[in-house]
Amino acid sequence: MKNVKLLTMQDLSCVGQCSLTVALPILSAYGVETCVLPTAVLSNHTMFKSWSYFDLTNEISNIFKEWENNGFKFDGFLLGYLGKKQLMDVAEECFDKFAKDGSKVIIDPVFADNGKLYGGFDTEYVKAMAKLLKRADIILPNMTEASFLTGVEYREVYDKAYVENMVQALTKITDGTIIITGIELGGKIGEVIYANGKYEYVFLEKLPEKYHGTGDIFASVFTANYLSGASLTDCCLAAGKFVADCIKKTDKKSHFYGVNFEHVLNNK
Ligand code: PXL
Repeated sequence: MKNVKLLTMQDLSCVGQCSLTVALPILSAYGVETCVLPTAVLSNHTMFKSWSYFDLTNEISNIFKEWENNGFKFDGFLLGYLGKKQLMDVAEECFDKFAKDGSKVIIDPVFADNGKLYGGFDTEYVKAMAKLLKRADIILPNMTEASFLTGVEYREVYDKAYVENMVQALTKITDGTIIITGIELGGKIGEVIYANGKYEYVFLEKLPEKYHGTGDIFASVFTANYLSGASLTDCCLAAGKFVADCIKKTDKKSHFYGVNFEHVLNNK
């Protein structure tokens, strides 16, 4: 891979195999120079029964000042869990100050799954995220996030017509490429990719277990492949296969809160 310098903006959950603790090792292993903008430090992710949350928004202006002093620019941006509504404006400021010509912005909105908002989020957050998505070249919502963002009713069981209606609703929010992740159709799991007015579907075998943090892993592998010039289809296939391999390496009984992606990364 040619030298690429990516900035990933998301939280640091000290325990839980998600957000920065998966993005950093995965992107680095793929040869991407990965710079980080931590939005918050949490004791652990919010699917545990309790957590602490230290918001880093106030420190970010100091960080930006020094990045400007040092003349840093990034070839790409990957955004995941931000945490607070005010970070949307910070993200826009970040693109304005630190993008180069042609830098790509990939946003996984990360605020909901399985029909529900994650703890600590509300509709104001969703509205602010919808505004931020205008700045994206690629968005990676799951079905729940797509439903909250568009107001299209959430369904657990659906067909291609429902998926494509959801995509059309998302086109009102962003001009970027739309990829809805974790679509379940015909007993398989995959993505719909909507780019240049065309739909494409990528499906893999659906595994019975669902795990936390797999969306963050998907986004990291997707981004690494995208920055190396792979097609959107190949990026989704590589990311989907990586997630499936992680799930196969994880025993839900002894490890409920994330996947053992480390074992997959070792054999890459
Ligand atoms: O995996 C998404 C994620 C990231 N960061 C934090 C989370 C979650 C999902 O719940 O709580 C802090």
